[in-house]
Amino acid sequence: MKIGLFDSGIGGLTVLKKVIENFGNHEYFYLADNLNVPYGSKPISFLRENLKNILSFFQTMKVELLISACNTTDSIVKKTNFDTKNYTFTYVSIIENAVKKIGRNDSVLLLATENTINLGAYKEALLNKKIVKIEEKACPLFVPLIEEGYWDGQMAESVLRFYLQDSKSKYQKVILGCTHYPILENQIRKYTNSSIVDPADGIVDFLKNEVNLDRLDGKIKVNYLVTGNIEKFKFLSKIFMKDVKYHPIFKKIQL
Ligand code: DGN
Repeated sequence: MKIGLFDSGIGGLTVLKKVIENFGNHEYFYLADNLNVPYGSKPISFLRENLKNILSFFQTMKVELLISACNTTDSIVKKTNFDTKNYTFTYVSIIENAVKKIGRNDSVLLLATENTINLGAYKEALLNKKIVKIEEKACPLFVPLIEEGYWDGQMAESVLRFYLQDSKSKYQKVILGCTHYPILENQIRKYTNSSIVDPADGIVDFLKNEVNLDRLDGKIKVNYLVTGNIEKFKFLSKIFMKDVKYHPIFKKIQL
């Protein structure tokens, strides 16, 4: 199947990696809109227009499935009446599938971008499931830190401590509600004894159970389409995807 994924940068690789691990050799197109990173604090009106361009782009590419590997834009879809039904692909929502991983009696800490938290799509989805013990925390320094390659060391340590020092033992589940955050998952674990929800697992469940996507053998190819700094994206994606056996192709594009 021809599958598209998109994010503001390398965050969506946390979704792509799990999709590849589970489903193998499909035809993947990953759009890294790092010209516009970070999405977390940009005006919604700008991001909404930009999202229209992204979706039109994937329509032209004739993908059959489009996976939102970005919680911020999925929040915009959910909260600004953005109609994804006008397109020929099936749009896969990350928030809907993440929330399926939360049980009825769970207490939840949501870590996400400022825009995701302010838009409230996660909170609404959780409240619809009658989950009431919800705390939300925006961690705006995580994305620049990750996009600059500071995934460990002193810099990462002090930012993690700044946001997470009070989170221990208060919640059953911590949702990593920004696809960049699982890159720091091991360090985040040090600050919590809650179980961690990576929305990518919800996407994998959806593809297995609702789309009935098969696992295909053979050499995996990923077309990376990058709007901004392609060298930086190449460098960081190689580090993050180092254990994945696949053939990456990098191309600079303009939306
Ligand atoms: N990785 C994206 C998300 O899941 O919200 C966007 C992060 C960003 O650009 N701030």
